[in-house]
Amino acid sequence: MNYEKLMKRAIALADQYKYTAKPNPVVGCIILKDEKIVSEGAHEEYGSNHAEINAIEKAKKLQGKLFQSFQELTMVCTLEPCNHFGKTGPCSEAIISSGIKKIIIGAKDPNPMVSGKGIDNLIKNGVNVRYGICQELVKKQNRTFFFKNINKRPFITVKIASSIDGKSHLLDGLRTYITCEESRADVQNIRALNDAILTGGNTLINDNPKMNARVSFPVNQPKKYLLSSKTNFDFTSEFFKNSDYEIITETNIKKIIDSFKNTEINGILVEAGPKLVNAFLLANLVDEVIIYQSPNTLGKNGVDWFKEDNAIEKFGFKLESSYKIKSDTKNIYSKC
Ligand code: AOF
Ligand code: ZN
Repeated sequence: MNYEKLMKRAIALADQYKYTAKPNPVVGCIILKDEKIVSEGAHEEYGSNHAEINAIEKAKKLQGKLFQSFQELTMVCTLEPCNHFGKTGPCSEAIISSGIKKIIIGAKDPNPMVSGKGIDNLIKNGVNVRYGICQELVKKQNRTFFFKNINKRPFITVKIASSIDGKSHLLDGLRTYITCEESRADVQNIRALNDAILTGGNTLINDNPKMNARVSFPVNQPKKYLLSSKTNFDFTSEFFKNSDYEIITETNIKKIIDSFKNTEINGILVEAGPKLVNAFLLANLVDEVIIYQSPNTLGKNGVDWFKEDNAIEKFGFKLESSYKIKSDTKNIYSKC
């Protein structure tokens, strides 16, 4: 049996729900009778049925037609079935009571509430368990979920729009669009993938940004965080509309990020000016940097993103990918 091929199919199925399952992981599940697919399921929406439950429910409707007993069936699931009562009941129990006797799992769940416990429960109840199939792909697909559970802090992406001469904005503080419309549309997708957007008071005052994900598909909107010791903002600004926001008056960045430890925020996008971006980099709290670079110059009236040349490399990043968006270049840097 080619379980790798089936696992890749389950991974692709899970991926369809990456904007609506978050901050939960995406999970895909396939139920087989011999080599034939009986049913498929995914975790489609945060708070709703887990993938295994959706696949089992569909299979139940086909009992007597495609198969006689659940004991004849094999389950292929991208993530270890849970063993806890969260917003839904434990999947391991649902699998055991369905009668399924064999399960192929991609990766172990890194969530300490679940990790290993689902597998143990299945084995204890006589289910034949195999795991580790395509686990790197499952981890990659749920990058921020794995990162947060392992490192006890969210995965932090910094997004920068820069002129070719390395400037962020003009000294007069007025809003300047540096990059093209297509680059700005691309940013919306990155916002949609994150659980939180974090910005600073100066960006709020200068740019009046909305900071929500304006995309044409359903998405769990990221929560918005404003880092500022001031609290007397113009609350009619765009930032305070559209979705959930919070003002953080704490100034120690390490403490701020530490406060996310027990939240469900796995991925944070920092969209701020040079001061806050450099503070995050200096605190060694950035995992990925995305730079949209336009061919335009801002000249001597522009404010530099960084004090030094090759600052991103000096902060310990390497170029991961680079491609054109119309006249701009999008460079993605990851930690060396
Ligand atoms: C599974 N199958 O499809 C998913 C799992 O709050 P709940 O009840 O939705 O539980 C969320 C946790 O369950 C999540 O943090 C992760 O550990 C696991 N996700 N487990 O068996 C699924 N999405
Ligand atoms: Zn579950």
